[in-house]
Amino acid sequence: MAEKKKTALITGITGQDGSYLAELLLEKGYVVHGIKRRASTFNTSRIDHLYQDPHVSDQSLILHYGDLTDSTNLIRIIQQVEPDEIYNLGAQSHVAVSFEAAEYTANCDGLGTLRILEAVRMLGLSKKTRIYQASTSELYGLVQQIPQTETTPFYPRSPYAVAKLYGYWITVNYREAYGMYACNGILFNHESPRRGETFVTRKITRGLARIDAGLDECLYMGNLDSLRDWGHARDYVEMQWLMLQNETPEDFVIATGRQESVRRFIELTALELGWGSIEWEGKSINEIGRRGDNGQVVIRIDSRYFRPAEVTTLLGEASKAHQKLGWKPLTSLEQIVAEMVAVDKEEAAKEALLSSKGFSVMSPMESPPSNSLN
Ligand code: NDP
Ligand code: GDR
Repeated sequence: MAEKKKTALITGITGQDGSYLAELLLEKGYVVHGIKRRASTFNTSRIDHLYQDPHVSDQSLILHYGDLTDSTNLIRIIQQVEPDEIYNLGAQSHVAVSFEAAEYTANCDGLGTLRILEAVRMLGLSKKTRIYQASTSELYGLVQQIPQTETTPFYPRSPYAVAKLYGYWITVNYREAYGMYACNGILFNHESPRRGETFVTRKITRGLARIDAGLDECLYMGNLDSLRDWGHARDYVEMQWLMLQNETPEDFVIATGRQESVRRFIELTALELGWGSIEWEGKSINEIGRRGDNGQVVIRIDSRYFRPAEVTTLLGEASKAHQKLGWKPLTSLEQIVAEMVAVDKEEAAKEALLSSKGFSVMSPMESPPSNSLN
């Protein structure tokens, strides 16, 4: 008799990580259920290539409308699906936005985690369902130790990080109190061509590619000296899966161990675009960055992109993941930049070609100018 397929439920399936994880689990033969939010426009572009007509039998990707702020909806979906694994990736994930929508962020990112854990417990699935919680390096905030490991103390610096701190501890608490298989991946920043356009790396690759294509003139940025440990989302979702295949539920740091500044990320993007270096002039809010090849001012600073409290430096140490689960990041930062620039160049070239022929196929909603973004 054929072995029964494993079933996974992904919250946040329409996001960057959700889309890579869905691909990985489908490749591994899972039946994948995903929760998507109702929106007034289509919001499934990252998973449209995985779409299956609901009229075919043996569907392996099934989407449900839902929201992490809605307990009854989550209980109903989990009751119906009885998943072997839940990946709780859904979140209001933008740190700067969390200062403006603090209560919503707490509800979705903090209490949303509790709602998932409690639904599994109430439905009597504690022994069956394994839960992955998307925790974050933002928990370290004002860092107490370099590099950061699973034992480094937390000091969150934003409503987002404080909400995720609750998510982290309630996951640990349900594991200890009820013996549930629930664990935290403490993931450092990870990027890809599917990264949301308002996060710094994608804002840079997209913004500079648009300047290269003549669509925009200059990109406005915030803190260029911020230091991050950037990996590739595709490498990191592999680890999310591995964590749920472990014998015991444990928390793991996932990082590359390499740290670069936002400024350096801009320089790497400029190199990839064939501009040579970026020449920096001036200081602080008056600083500008010029293209090395033709002197055009392509970077300016705008105070609106600074945060009320900043996380200035993050550097992870993922040796536990390496030793216990054999995980290592495969993609270098230069490869990540190259992959992102290639996709953003192609998008910008398409838009430039259409506009040169008098067409305006992309609406401002589909392709807003880079400086309208956080
Ligand atoms: P994205 O912002 O790309 O995706 C977030 C997902 O959550 C989207 O599918 C979004 O739906 C969904 N979502 C937002 N609000 C709700 C809600 N109220 N109910 C249900 N779903 C909701 O994030 P990433 O894919 O980059 O990150 C995945 C997770 O990992 C997040 O929890 C994030 O906080 C965390 N994380 C991310 C890191 C990174 O560097 N990428 C690092 C560490 C942690 P919609 O498409 O409709 O907006
Ligand atoms: P982060 O990612 O806050 O680390 O959270 P983001 O890319 O938004 O910022 C990284 C650093 O860049 C600085 N920065 C700017 N950021 C944005 N977005 N826009 C700008 O114009 C800009 N200029 C400078 C920021 O100040 C910051 O220091 C991400 C999210 O994916 C979280 O969900 C996740 O938990 C963490 O990574 C790990």
